[in-house]
Amino acid sequence: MYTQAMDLSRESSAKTATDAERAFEARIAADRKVEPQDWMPDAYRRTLVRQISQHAHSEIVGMLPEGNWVTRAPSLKRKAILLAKIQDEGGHGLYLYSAAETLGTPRSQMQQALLDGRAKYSSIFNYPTLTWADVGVIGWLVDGAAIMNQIPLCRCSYGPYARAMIRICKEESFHQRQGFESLLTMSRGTDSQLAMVQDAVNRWWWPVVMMFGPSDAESIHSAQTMKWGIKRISNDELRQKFIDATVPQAELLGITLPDPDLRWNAERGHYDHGPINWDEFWQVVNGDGPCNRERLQARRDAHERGAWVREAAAAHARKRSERAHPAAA
Ligand code: BYC
Repeated sequence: MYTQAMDLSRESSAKTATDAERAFEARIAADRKVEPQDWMPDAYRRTLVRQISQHAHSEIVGMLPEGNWVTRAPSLKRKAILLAKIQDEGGHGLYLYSAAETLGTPRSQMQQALLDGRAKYSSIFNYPTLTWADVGVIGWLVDGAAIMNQIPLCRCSYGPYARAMIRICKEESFHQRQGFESLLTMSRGTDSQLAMVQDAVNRWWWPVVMMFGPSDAESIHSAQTMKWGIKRISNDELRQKFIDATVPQAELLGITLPDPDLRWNAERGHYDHGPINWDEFWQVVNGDGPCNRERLQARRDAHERGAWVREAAAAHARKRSERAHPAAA
């Protein structure tokens, strides 16, 4: 459904680049969607492939930390919820690869970049899930941060990405709520359950705060992607919105957030927070976090083990096409 008229856009781009450029700028200025068949600058196309494919990789790698707990969920209800959530993340990865493919880059190329370690995915998935409370915290904090970042992407200037994000955000909000509900149940349970929730929050809080990316001053892409209407709200603004929304939820859970500098600033109308350890962030982004190697190895193994499925699907597609067009065979 996403791949209509891709060749046409490449042809028309060569002929009327100047008119097309003006049409593109006018479209962005009027806040209308850019569609796959429309002319777009190469840099806009490249930026979208980078961001959407990294986002898709994050959804797929993001299945691993939670997948670790499927066989150890404490009840049938929690196991069913966890399975459904992980399947949703897989689905998000697939919509996003489809959206990125409309820009002319084959999925196999994007996936190879992940497997080779050339493409990024979210830093957050390079941390381990040590206890069952970590699963709830991923739902509450990681999906909570993801929603904060992704709601504005529903208004992204590129049509297929914006439309994929609408469905993804609907599902993510369920993920966030199931995480919070699981933690609320635990925090109102025994003292050791509450302690387990506190311990998980202590370990995940700062990596989640880092998820929004470098500070605005250090963000290399923000200025241009905001001009193009891809990104609508800056990294720091989203981080602040997330912290402001999360503090009262932590109070409801009866836990503390591990930041001694976290306090309400009435003048700004926001919570102030302590310094972020950017050395840790870049170390994780650059491949040296607690689980980077393990995550990539798991993806490489899965890719290898799935080779027969891809071969069978290609053979099936070939057979169907030969049956539909016998003369071409
Ligand atoms: N981790 O100029 P900047 C999920 C990179 S999945 C790793 O600010 P930009 C979920 C950045 O890519 C969550 N790398 O970049 C799934 C760039 O490097 P390159 C994923 C990061 O693009 C399962 C460099 O740092 N969400 O929700 O303007 C279960 C400079 O940064 C990170 C998305 O992908 C990071 N945290 O802004 C539960 C949303 N941050 O590419 C949940 C879509 C930055 O030049 N993506 N970098 O090599 C975005 O909104 C933006 O791409 C970002 C970064 C806010 C992530």
